[in-house]
Amino acid sequence: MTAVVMMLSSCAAKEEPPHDPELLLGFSQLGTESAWRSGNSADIEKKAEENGVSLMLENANRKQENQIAAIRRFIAYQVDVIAFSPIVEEGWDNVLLEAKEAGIPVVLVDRDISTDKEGLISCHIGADFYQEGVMAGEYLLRKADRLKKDKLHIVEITGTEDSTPMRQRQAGFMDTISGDERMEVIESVNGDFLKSRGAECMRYLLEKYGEDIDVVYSHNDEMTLGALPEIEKAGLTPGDDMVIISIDGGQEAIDVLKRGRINCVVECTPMLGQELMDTAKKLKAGESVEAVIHPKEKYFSDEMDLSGLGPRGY
Ligand code: GZL
Repeated sequence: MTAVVMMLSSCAAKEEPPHDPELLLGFSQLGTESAWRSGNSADIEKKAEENGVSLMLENANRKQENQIAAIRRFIAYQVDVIAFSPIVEEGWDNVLLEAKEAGIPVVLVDRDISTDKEGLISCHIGADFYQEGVMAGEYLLRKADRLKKDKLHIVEITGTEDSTPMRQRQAGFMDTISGDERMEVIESVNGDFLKSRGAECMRYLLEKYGEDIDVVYSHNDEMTLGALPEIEKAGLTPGDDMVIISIDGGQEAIDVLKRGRINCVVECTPMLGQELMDTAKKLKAGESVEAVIHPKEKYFSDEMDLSGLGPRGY
């Protein structure tokens, strides 16, 4: 009897679990310009490991030509799925037509592209940037009511020109405030999502408008964190002398919000890795996927008790 059990158990031991063919995913990340971007890359690497996905992650150092070259390498390598976060919306048709001809599905992570070609993209996983702008604008309308001011002079520090978050955060914000005659946008300047450029923009705006500035609307925390010291060097107190509105929701900005030097931070989560792995696996298996996946996002502001807010993770 023992021998039989031994044999059965040894047979059972030999049965391999069904081999899940490894998924090879090529991902072109646009750069390392912000805590948001670093958090996004880290999450994608973590989720690839957790999900048994072989990840080829290439960093494009904020150059579109580097992203296009990376996508071409992924095609040559015959990866199962290509994913990328396009630094700008235009200029992708040729390389994405090559991916389509190679039969490799493409997933957009974070940002979107602009194209009139059909069938280039299988899925876009990323924030509703327009809604982020709306949340920022709605906060300002409520803040204006509390301030009881009949005019607010607004300066805008925008993200990378022609990128999806820049275009849609601007559109959502402007559409939300445009009907309110208290709101006057006095200038928009391009900070390219960079901390150093955020500081430069704020220096320029302070030299030009000084204390006339009532509101700073900044498209990401990195630029906001660059701008704040410039406001203080001018003898003004951000969060009091000027309303400061920012987007991303990283730990550093939330800590400054809790100290009252930022008034509102709209969340834009970088944690898109699990949705990417789930989508890539479905595509490899020939299953249908949703065309657009928007993570749920919220905002944090000086209207709420933030003492219970946990670590942000980026
Ligand atoms: C938004 C993302 C933006 C972040 C910036 O999803 O594309 O790029 O808001 C980052 O911090 O540079």
